[in-house]
Order: sequence, then structure tokens, then C-alpha cells
Amino acid sequence: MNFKRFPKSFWWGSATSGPQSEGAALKDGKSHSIWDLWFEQQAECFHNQVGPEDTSTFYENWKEDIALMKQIGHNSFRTSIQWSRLIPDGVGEVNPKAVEFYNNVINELIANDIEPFINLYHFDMPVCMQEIGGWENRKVVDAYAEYARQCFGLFGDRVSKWFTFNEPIVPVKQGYVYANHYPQTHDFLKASTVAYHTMLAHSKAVIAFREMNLSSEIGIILNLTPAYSRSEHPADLEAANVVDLLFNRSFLDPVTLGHYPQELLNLLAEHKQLPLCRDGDAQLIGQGIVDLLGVNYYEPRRVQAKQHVVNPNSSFMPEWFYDPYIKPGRKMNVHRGWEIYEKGIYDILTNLKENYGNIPCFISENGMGVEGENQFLQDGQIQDDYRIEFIKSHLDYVHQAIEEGCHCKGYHLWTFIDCWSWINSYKNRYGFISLDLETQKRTIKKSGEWIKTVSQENGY
Ligand code: BGP
Repeated sequence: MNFKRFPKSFWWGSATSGPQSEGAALKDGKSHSIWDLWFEQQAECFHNQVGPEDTSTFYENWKEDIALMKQIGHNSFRTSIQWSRLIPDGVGEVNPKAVEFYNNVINELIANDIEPFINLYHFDMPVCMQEIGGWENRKVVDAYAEYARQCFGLFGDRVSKWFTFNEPIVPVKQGYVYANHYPQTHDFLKASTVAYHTMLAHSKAVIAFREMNLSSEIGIILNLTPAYSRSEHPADLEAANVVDLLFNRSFLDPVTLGHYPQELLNLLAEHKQLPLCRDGDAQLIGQGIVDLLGVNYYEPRRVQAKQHVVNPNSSFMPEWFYDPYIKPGRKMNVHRGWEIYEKGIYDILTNLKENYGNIPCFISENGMGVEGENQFLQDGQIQDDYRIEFIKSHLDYVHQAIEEGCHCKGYHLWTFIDCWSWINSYKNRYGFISLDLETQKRTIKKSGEWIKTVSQENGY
């Protein structure tokens, strides 16, 4: 009686990325990405000093892994192509070994009735491109567009869903504002330039895609983090508004409406943080509207008005406009330090319905990273009831949003198999499948068995 049925052909699956799952970091002609380089330079920045070299050995075990996906009922799966594997010099020569590998993966997925969702960039700038400035340099924008065109040409006859970027704001924030990812810079103007050029690169890829007349769809994956104000006081509300402009609408508006929010441009202009624009850029941004939006949701952001006056001589930071707010009694994922607020997923979908033309979308990442999962091992299987509970309580809200008319077409968990999580390495485990780091043995967790029945019955 309480069965929650999802729309026909709902996408059930999971997501990962090339750099977090493939391993074989420098094998078969792949060049360094910034992650390979940074680990060589500063292994101490990574949890337990585990780097990207082996990650989850998908490069060797793709066939076995796809069989496991099938076994747990996936009908779709996202991964990313590594630019540094496909075009090791950033521009020019395509690496035939990479083409063979990605062809194998795509063909095997299709042979197993699993729709391949392919993303082109997941935080993994090739070092040769970073050396000329990365996203600060417009030459990299053109190089990326060419790389995207190559991907569409090589694999576009079989890939039905393309994504230009995953969470493009993450390299902006972590690399250029808070300095906890490479190149570890604190410089807001550089950050806004990097963000802007990423959007230009996105638009150029969309243009290339449209020119090639492919029958597939193109999208982008954004981490939309709803901003909740402490109270209805106008100053608290304004803090939430600015946070929304800076962290959500800076990418959401251009890819869905074709332009930046004027309020954001005014704010950045007022503080002299606007990137350099060229004639024709606005038109370019206007051509980046996507067919499909991937929504990554992990946690809400709670804010309040600033409690203290900002030093106007300090370097410009988003925190000039808000203070974080900790809601009493909040539910936490203590391993990751993230608040769990299931209704956030409903609020995002409702916002897309009401303010963004109800653009077709899907939950492209949601998940729960847990440290020391082996404590839940029973008879050889991780009993991750907490993960089942986490997924279900989010799906309840997805279901409600769909009932109310939101255009949400699927749910992908982060992630298929425990994978390498950037500076957190293997600290927190997220997968439907557990990975023994010593032996690389894969074992289906309880949640993997549960999702199989959900997918088969198209609900729970
Ligand atoms: C998202 C990223 C993923 C993944 C996930 C889990 O932001 O798209 O690449 O890593 O977060 O987060 P973390 O790895 O930081 O625990």
C-alpha cells in the first residue's frame, strides 16, 4: 500500500569519475593530471598518503565491474573520460590505448543494457594545460573544446548522455579561494576568472556538440547546495541570497537561462572582482543552455548575517557576506562532517521547477561516506543499513517532488564501488560494492542487494 513507484524508465545507477576509479595513472600513454603531480609533490596532503596511482583498478577490472553493476540492477552509469589519458599533450595526438579502453567500457555497458553517461571533466586538469595557466588561460578553453569535439566524434555514436563538467565550482573554490586543492591559491579574482572561463569552455563544447548533430543529449552536473537562512530577518535572508548567487546561481543560471544573474555581476563589479570579458562572450554564454541537468546533493548550507564588521583591507572572500550557522539538533554524517537534510533534495527540485522552466534533470550524486566500514562486516558482507536508510529518506523526497510535477528522471548514488576521494583518499567509503584495498576484491554490500530490488521493481 505504501509502495513508492517511480516514473517508467527511471534511471537507477551510480556515478564515479575516471581519476577516482581507473588507476593506471601513468600507464599506456596517460600523462599527469594535476592530481598525479600534486601527489608526487606533496603526498602528505592526502589521507594516509594514498594517491591516485591505483585507485579502484577499473582500468584492469572494467569487465568484472560492469558485470557487478548488472548484478545490482543498474540501468545507467556515469563515469568520466580523463583528458590526460585521451590526449596526453592536451592538444593534438589522440592516444589509441585510451580510445580502446573507453570503447571497451562503453561497449560493455551497452551490451549489459546499462546506459553510459559520459562526463568530460571531473577536476582533472592535465598538467601540460595547468602549466600554461589552466582555466586562467583562454587557450585552455579552446583546447578543452577541441578535446570535447574529439570525444563526441570518437564515442558519440553510442553515448546517449554527455556532460561537459562535474561540479565546476569545486576547482574554483578549492583550488583558488580556499587553497585546499591544487594549485592551492587564495585569490578571488583568479577564482572568478577560472569560473568564467570554465563556463566559456562549457559553451564551446555545447556548440561543438550541436554542430555535430548527434541524437544524444548534452548536460552539465552541478552541486546545488541550497542556502538556508538562520531566520526570516532581512539581514539573514540577504546572507542566504548572496551565498546562493555565489555558489549556485553562478553556474546554474548561465547553463539553464543563458546568462548570469545581474545581481551577481553587480556585486562582483562593486568589489572589482569581475573577470575580463571580451566582445561576443555574452553570446557564447547564451549558447551553453543544456538539455539535461545533473544535480549532486550531499548537504545544505546554513547561514546567518555577518556578526562582525569586515576588514575592508583584507582580501575579498565570500565570507564577507555571511557567517556559517549551525542549526541546533541537526542530523550529521559525522564521518564526513556534513549535515544530513533530506528535504534539501526536494527544495532543489522544486526550485528548478518553479524558477528554471522545470528543466529535465536527475540526481547525479547523493551518498554517504562512512569511515571504518569494516566494523559492519558480518559473514563477509558490509551490513550498511544506514546507507539504505540514507538513500530511502532522500528518495522519499524525490518521489514527492515528482508527484508534484518536478521533471526528475533518475537517481545515481555516489558511488558504485568504494573509490578514491581526492584528499580524503579511501578514508570514507561510499560504494554499493566494497573494495579490499590489499587484494582489490570486490564484494556487494547489503545496500547493493537492496538497490537491485528497487531498480527491478522501479520503487520500494
Ligand atoms: C563530490 C564529487 C565526487 C566525490 C563526492 C564525495 O563533490 O563530485 O568526486 O568525491 O563529492 O565527496 P568526498 O570525496 O569529498 O567525500
